[in-house]
Amino acid sequence: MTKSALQIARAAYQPKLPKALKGAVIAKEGEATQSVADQEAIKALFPNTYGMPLIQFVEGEAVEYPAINVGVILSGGQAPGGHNVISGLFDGIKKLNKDSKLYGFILGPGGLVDHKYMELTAEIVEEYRNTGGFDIIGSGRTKLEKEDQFEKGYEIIKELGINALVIIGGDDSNTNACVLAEYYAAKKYGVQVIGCPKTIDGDLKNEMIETSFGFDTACKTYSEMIGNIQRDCNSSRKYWHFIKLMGRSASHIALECALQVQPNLCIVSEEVEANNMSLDDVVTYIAQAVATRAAEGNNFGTVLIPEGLIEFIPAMKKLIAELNDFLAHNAAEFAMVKKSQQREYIISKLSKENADIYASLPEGVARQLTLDRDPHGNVQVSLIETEKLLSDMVAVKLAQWKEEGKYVGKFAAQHHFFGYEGRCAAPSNFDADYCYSLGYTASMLIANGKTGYMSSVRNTTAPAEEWIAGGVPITMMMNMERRHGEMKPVIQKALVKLDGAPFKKFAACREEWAKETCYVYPGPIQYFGPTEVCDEPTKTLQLEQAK
Ligand code: FBP
Repeated sequence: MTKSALQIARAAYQPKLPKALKGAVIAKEGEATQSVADQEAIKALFPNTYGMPLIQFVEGEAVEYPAINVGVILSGGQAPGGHNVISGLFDGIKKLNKDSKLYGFILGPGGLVDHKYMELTAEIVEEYRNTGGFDIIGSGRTKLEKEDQFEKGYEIIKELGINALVIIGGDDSNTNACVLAEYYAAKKYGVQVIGCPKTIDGDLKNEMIETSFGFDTACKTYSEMIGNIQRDCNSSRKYWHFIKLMGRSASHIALECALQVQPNLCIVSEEVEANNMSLDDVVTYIAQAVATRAAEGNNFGTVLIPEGLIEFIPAMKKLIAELNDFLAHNAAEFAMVKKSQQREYIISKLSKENADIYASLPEGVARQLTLDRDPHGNVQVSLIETEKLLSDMVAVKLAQWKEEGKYVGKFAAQHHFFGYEGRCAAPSNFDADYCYSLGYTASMLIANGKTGYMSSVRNTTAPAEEWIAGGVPITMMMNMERRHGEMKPVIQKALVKLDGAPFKKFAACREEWAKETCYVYPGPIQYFGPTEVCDEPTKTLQLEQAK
């Protein structure tokens, strides 16, 4: 395989570990834990894995460990650093005993159920150190949640003599990891299950998990690209760039990028919902900023838009819910309606309130709302081109204001969607070190007989030497939520907190950023050079962890 000069140099990088993990370690147990809410219900559902103590690894005496066999699964969307979790895990179990083995299940949790696996040897792991992507074994979105899947998995676990499974995933995958840990513990199968916090979305975090891996690299990659666009934008001074950013529901990515690049505008979905804003309110807010800048002769700018915005606009949420319901029950009838008459048909079937909103939407978006549905019958909001929807509606509003003499200027828009460009980027030093430490910590949790824990590395705004490695019982992060009509135990998803330091910082600056041109151009991720250039964590982490 041909490799770039950077790939070759980067392969030689030895990720940093917290000081406590460099030699022999012992597990220091803290107090018993409780779930964040619904303690009685969670305790009843997880009798074997509830209430376990927090674990912190500290330097200790060397102990001899027997060889262990470990299975690893990459679950869900890719996030930079996954390969380093695997290399940290591999190095950890080999350090415990050189005869330990690591098996990778192919293409996500489905690989465990379908018995598709490969042994990850030293040669294979070597090829993937410090690289982006999940291609070492692939990833998938099969949900591991049913007993027959657990049993099918156990068959191959037994066959390979696997002692522990490490599931690298987001909030849902880690919830399922915990259910699996509980199941195997209840059955006394002697299989441990450990989770690792992954997702570029940044929405798997709490008191004990400071950040999910991949968020750092993805945000830095997008910020580089936005910075480049801003420089172009400030050079030609003729376009407004509408930039949608991945992140599913939460707006962490958009907010972090805003803090890094200081765009003219950034919409935060959580704020839109809290202020009960309509689509027209969001459009008016943007149009107003365009008009204000135009009055100064600045017919250019940047707007950051979080991927999940549509679902956070209360009125759109109601419209989507009614559409989901209606189409689920009338799919056959709808399929018979001619394409050219579908819009009118839908309008005639919806409640007055939702019909008015639907009628106000541009043709393309209205169509997407009725066509693109996932296997559960839900609209796939990520396919909705929110960046185009907003700019089209802003153009209409500005034209109206022009006629009324309220706006003088030119409005031309460019559109971008940044998501896949960052999900498999080569991990930043932060993610390379953080992921390697998470994987290594997972091996120590296994060595100490733990199950139902998530690997945790804290104090991450300090140099890696001072990071604190340990484990958090997954049940500690859970509460009960309604999912598909049933109350289920799930890890609480972390949305942007409007009283949190990152949002407050943004809110304090945004008026100036909207009016003036305060762009910052972060440039590409650097691996070699001064520490303030190469090792700085995200603004979100720095603001959240500021003491
Ligand atoms: P995870 O939650 O699985 O980490 O996925 C992250 C993500 O990149 C989201 O930001 C995005 O909405 C989604 O995956 C897209 O997934 P897919 O490429 O499978 O459609």
